[in-house]
Amino acid sequence: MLKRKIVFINPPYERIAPGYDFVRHITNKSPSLGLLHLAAEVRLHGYEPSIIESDIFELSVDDVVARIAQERPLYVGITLFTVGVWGAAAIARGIKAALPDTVVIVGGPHISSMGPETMERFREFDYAVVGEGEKVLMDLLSALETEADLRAVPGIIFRRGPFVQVTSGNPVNRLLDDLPMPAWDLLPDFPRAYPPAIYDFPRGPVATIAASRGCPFHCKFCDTSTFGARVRHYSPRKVFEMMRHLHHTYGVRHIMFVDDLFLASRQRVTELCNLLLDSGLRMTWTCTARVDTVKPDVLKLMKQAGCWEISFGLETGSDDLLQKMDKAARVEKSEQAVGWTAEAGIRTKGLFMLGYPGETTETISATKDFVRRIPMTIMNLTKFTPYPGSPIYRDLYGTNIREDHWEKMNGMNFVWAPEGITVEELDREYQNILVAFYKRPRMGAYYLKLTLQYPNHLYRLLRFALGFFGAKLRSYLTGRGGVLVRPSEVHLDTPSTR
Ligand code: B12
Ligand code: SF4
Repeated sequence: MLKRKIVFINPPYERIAPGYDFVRHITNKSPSLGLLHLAAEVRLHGYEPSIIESDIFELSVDDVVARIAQERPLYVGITLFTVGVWGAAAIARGIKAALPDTVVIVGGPHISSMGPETMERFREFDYAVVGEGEKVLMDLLSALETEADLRAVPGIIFRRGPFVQVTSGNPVNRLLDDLPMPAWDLLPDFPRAYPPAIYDFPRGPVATIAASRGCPFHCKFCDTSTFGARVRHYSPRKVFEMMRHLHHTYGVRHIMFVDDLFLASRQRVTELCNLLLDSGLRMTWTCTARVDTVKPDVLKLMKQAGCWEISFGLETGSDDLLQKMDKAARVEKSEQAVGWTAEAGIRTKGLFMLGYPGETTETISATKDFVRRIPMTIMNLTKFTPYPGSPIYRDLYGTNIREDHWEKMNGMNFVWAPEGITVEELDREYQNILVAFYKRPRMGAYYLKLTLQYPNHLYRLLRFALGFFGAKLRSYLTGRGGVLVRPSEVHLDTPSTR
């Protein structure tokens, strides 16, 4: 029997602010774990999957369409983040023109948060899967092939004539252990082509694992629509097996856990740490955690078991803003968690955002003071973006779809500004906060030591530095006086201007 081909695509999107292309050398190049899970699932059911990572391999819409036209798959599955919707639609149109019989299915965070509106707007997508994809995609494919009634498949969106129909809730995968391991073998040049951001890991190669799904909290800026509020875990044994598989089969030396709440269950983390310690599997790893889920004893055990860095969603140095965000913890708790983490010998990466509704010059000053005084080792500052699916999106825009600015929603553009502050001021403060953190005494020495200890980062750093100085030089030569891109040159395209 002929195998049925299905090509999964992570579409191209604007990753880097215009004028800053050199940043690409040091940014995160993690593959889509969602597509790896889906590919493994369909393969188990006799399909022949492949994966196209557009951004990582710098493929344009035309490149992707050309590849699809060559492969002639029965199905194409595209993962949609809000920022990638327009790229995905262009790919779908290209596929429809070249291969009218190929079925285009979409899924991912943007569909989970804004599925019906997106399907109304983009008629080039044939079907959509809402939420967790493995089981629903299989049900959808089987219904399409047996010409069964699509209304009986839960968690999908399809068309009947001019109308979009949504079927009732997606039955989430209760037992994650039953899922096949992500299909890392399908990724070209895995793991070497997929490093995380510079200085975010000690030694590569690196792979990602989501050891749990779901988050019960409702921080107002966060889109949790894909996995919902109920937390489901792999067993510690299964997580350990995935780590061992990645180490022995691909030589992976560092794991990034991308769970929303890795520390939701301290008991499971303790079990995983004990498995790692007993096995002698010497891998390093990083995870994300809420400041109210860490305790000194677990942190010490995590350190012994290879934990290298924890990313905390610290967001801001202002209690007032934390309250507005509906974050449960306050600044004092953040300081305590970062302090305990440093005492345990684990690095802290602070995830911050600037420009949340209610941000003022006072809250910005509080954030600068905060980042200067806490023992944090690396900082990630994003420009506040109201993502569809987040509670704040509805507060700001009402329930109506706002399709403008989607392709700028990469955390690197201010698509919205709080009252009383302009985008230009926010952009300036963005630089100032980073400078406040990275100009702390001893930071230079710390990063020099880190680079000498892990020289694998040096090559990327040099390419970044060369790119930066090249861009600066070009700017002076073209009379821009060193400015890489003027705010007036950054257009927030709306669909109507296309
Ligand atoms: C790891 C991660 C990254 C990594 C890897 C990105 C990637 N392509 O997977 C990096 C650092 C590169 C990244 C970048 C960005 N990220 Co990110 N990221 C995450 C994180 C923490 C985990 C993602 C993950 O691996 N989940 C586990 C896998 C198994 O789930 P999944 O990918 O969602 O796939 C499942 C379903 O969505 C569905 N599905 C997905 N695609 C498809 C396709 C088809 C055809 C079907 C049927 C089903 C389906 O089935 C899959 C299996 O169940 C999530 C938070 C979260 N809880 O998911 C944020 C999250 C997805 N990121 C987000 C954002 C905003 C971004 C960025 C735009 C900028 C930023 N601020 O970081 C960029 C854009 C990246 C891009 N277009 O590829 C938002 C998305 C919101 C939105 N509406 O767009 C999230 C939800 C964070 C949040 N809570 O706000 N990210
Ligand atoms: S920011 Fe973290 S804790 Fe808050 S809702 Fe999102 S995933 Fe949950």
